[in-house]
Amino acid sequence: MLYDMEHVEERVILVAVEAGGEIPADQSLDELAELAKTAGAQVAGRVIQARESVHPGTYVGKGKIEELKDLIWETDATGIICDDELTSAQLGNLEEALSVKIMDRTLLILDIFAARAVSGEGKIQVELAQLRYRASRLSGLGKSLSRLGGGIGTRGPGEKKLEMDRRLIRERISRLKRELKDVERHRDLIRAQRRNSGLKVAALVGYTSAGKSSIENALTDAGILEDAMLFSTLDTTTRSLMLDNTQEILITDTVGFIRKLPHHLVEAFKSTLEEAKYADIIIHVVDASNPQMDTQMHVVYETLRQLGAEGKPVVTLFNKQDRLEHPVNQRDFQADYSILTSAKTGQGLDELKEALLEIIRKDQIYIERLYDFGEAGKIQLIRSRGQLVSEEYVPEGIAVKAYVPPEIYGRV
Ligand SMILES: Nc1nc2c(ncn2[C@@H]2O[C@H](COP(=O)(O)OP(=O)(O)OP(=O)(O)O)[C@@H](O)[C@H]2O)c(=O)[nH]1
Ligand SMILES: [Mg+2]
Repeated sequence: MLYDMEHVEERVILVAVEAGGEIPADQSLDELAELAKTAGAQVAGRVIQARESVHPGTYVGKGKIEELKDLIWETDATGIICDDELTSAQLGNLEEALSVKIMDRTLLILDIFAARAVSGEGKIQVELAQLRYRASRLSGLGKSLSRLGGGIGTRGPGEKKLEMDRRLIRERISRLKRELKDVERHRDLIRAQRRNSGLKVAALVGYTSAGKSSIENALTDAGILEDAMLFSTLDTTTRSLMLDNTQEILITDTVGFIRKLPHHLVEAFKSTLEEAKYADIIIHVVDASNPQMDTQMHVVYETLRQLGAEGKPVVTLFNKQDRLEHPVNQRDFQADYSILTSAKTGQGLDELKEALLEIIRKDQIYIERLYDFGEAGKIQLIRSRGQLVSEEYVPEGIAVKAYVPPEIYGRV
């Protein structure tokens, strides 16, 4: 059966447990509300319970469930979204108690990813993550997902309806895993080619909606979709950029990070997320106009650690400066460079190029040499693999000042 996804109007109540975590539940729900909006749902209310930890059976305690029931009745809500990933038991119990659709943060994020997946690779990764999430929750999910016959949680990549049968899910998962292996092999090949070209790669990383795609577009006219919605980019786009007259670099834009990124997604998207791990330089894009900036930066560094992408030179961009009423001199003490930028006005982009040049030069060797006129081939090599600072024809030959990478030093 096919459903018209656009016309399923979901009105949801957001639910969180305030257990003294890294950020207040209220702020976490602000973000959950953004996610709900992105997934096409309307937020009808919020409920926060302060308790030491999440209730193992029902996420919130008995009293809160009664409160939720009333609120659902008053607002005519069609579902609730809990701010943490629910277990199969919690899902089933809440469904039993509340008789509306029960969703969680993970389901929501998976759903948004499903709607955004364009490339073959993205679709495989999202479907794999979705099926793994479902496979472990079939008993709890069953009723909830059939209740509305569509909407959040029923979307597959390319608006395909997901199969619910356990055996089919298992078969599909192993098939998708095989397909993903092929994709990963292909990606490895491309990375190897890149390495051989000798060009350095800088990966744009950052919290979702920080402006990664906008920065890449402003630098390279890449024409990537920029959108106020969360997770507008799922696929990686790599473009080359001339940092000055001679030095070229590759810039890669990729999927954004978020708090509590579902682990099924991290696993499925490993090869995409790992762009950061294989990059030579990290460009960390921060939305400097966001009140949650500090938490977001922390999440980004945590995610980089999980991906094994630490220990690289980092350039942090405090982006969206044009939105700040009172600009302050922001600094990221974990980064090698901090730059105030705006993808909108172009502020700081020259400074960014300068910083990238400096980083690349750090591992290069500076040479000043006089070549015979017959050695033009060597100068050509410097031009393509290093940075030719100056080249001057003098009576004795060609005087060259240049930075060269260690690999070609011996040859020139
Ligand atoms: N005012 C202003 N808006 C910006 C700036 N940079 C990005 N934006 C806006 O912020 C929103 C998100 O930008 P994107 O470039 O899509 O952000 P992203 O980091 O690629 O986001 P995801 O791909 O969703 O992770 C868009 O609406 C952009 O127009 C900036 O410097 N100033
Ligand atoms: Mg993007």
